[in-house]
Amino acid sequence: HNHEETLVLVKPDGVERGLTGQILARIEAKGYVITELRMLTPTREMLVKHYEEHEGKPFFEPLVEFMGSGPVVAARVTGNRVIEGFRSLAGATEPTTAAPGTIRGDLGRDWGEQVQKNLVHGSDSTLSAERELGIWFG
Ligand code: DAT
Ligand code: MG
Repeated sequence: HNHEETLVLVKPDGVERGLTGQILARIEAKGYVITELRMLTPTREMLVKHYEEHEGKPFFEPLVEFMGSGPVVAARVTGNRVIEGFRSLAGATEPTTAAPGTIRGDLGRDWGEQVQKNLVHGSDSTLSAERELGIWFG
């Protein structure tokens, strides 16, 4: 797990609320290193690939639509066990139940049904990290 890489996305709600700096600062404070960074409004094609594991689920369309609604910040982040470590920093999927001290727990809002607005994405395995980094950084 040494020198692992993960993909972190600051989602459109995080960028719009001006939380990019705080989110990246938490990553750096933990000792992880940002080795690539870009801001872009992703295409639908990228998002369908990125979220292919969720295709067919009821939240898939709202998720893809939301993620393409504005600029996101994509980061390649490296460090020991960074995949698990960033998931831990991000907190549980739903901001309401995400623990205080986590990104979603401290900064995330409860937007009702719009669970997709939870500030960040982080890869969940080495395999998805490699796949997702290819989509966002080529
Ligand atoms: P995570 O982002 O914590 O890895 P996930 O991969 O299960 O969560 O889902 C991807 C995104 O889809 C998630 O960040 C928010 C949205 N989502 C997940 N479950 C949902 C649900 N039950 N209803 C609405 N949106 C959901
Ligand atoms: Mg996921």
